[in-house]
Amino acid sequence: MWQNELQPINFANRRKKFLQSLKKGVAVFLAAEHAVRNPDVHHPYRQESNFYYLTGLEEAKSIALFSGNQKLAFQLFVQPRDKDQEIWHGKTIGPDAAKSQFGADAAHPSQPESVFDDAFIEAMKQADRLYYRVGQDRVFDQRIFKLLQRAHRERGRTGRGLWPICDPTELLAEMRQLKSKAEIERLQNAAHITAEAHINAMRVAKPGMFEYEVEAVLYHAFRVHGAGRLGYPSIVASGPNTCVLHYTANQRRMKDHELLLVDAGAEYDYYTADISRTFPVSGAFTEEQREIYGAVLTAQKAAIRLARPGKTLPEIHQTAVEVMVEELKRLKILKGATKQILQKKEYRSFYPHGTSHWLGMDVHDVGHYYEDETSTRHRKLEPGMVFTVEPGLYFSPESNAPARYKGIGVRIEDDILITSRGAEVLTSGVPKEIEEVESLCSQP
Ligand SMILES: [Mn+2]
Repeated sequence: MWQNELQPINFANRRKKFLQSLKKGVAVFLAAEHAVRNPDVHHPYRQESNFYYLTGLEEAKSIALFSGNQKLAFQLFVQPRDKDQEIWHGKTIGPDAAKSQFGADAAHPSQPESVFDDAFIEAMKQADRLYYRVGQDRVFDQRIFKLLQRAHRERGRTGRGLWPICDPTELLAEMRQLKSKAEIERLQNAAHITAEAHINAMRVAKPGMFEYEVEAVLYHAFRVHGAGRLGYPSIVASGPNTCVLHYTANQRRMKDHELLLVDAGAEYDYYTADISRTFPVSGAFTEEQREIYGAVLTAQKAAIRLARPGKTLPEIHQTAVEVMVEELKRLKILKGATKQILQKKEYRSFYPHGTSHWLGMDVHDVGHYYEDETSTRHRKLEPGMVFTVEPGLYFSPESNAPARYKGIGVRIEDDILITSRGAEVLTSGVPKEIEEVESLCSQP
């Protein structure tokens, strides 16, 4: 179940594939910068996902330059070693080790700027296009635009125009969408750790506790199992907060007979889980809570049953919606013909979000949702794709729901891996059947 010995990530193989897809293009990736929290203090550093995916290097102020058409296919530009700075922040990699440890064909200091600039010009002279994500770093954008003008001048009279600039996300999304064995191991570890954290949360939550106490229990389980970070801020929402989709304040004190909705995921070696569970803090669902929870659970299980190669995410969403509409009609929360409810999306006031998103290095991972640029044909599921199934129903106190359901919000979310045989629920370690949940919650 739990993997301690993970297959190493084969960064060289990723680069080989990426370079093939680049063809005659050049690609530039910038490392994530340190985000300032307040004077002299930074937020914890996390490398930008695409940069990490291709290099494995976790250092700010680095640049990766890829060229599909020249011998120096992969060049790294990293901060020069600085002994004074290293006293405070520890060792940096430096150009020498960047070449030997990270497999670069050449590695250079990132300062002075002319070192990168000259290498970039040289690469562009043999390129038919540039892959670079415009708009993320205005200062670097200006530098790239100037360099393109210079490269164009230095190329001499060719009659050709400036190079087209394309978004490298397009190429990487395709690669990142289909997970390798090593990636699935990391996702599975993230899922196991997160499952244990959710079980602990169910065991400890009780009336009178604050939401942040449960948040701390989740975080403890993540960290003791070596998860480096949260995949996203944990949602620990009690009572009426269960109806706030992205509630992260986690400050409220839980009361008797309320629900607690926990949506939290550990990030393990750059891969994140994304689990939601909703449970009764007093140990047993009230009748109304049980009705809504049952409706969401039935929908979620029906949606997961559909997951297999060849199906699409909208088909999975549609199944979840149709089951929930029938349940809402049975509970007399929605009235009228099913066809009209579906056509007019009358369920939207209680189910305002989608059922699935891709999952991987980013919680809302890259990956194509459509097979073509015109967004008409939906992408069919293939082995190696990972995504969430997370229907929910929310009856906020301000909604037009029947009074007895007001303040009830339920979401149940699992992470699904498509395999050649069908689908595997990576997060099955955390119970969701009503009896199982209640028995976990009622334990002292
Ligand atoms: Mn999610």
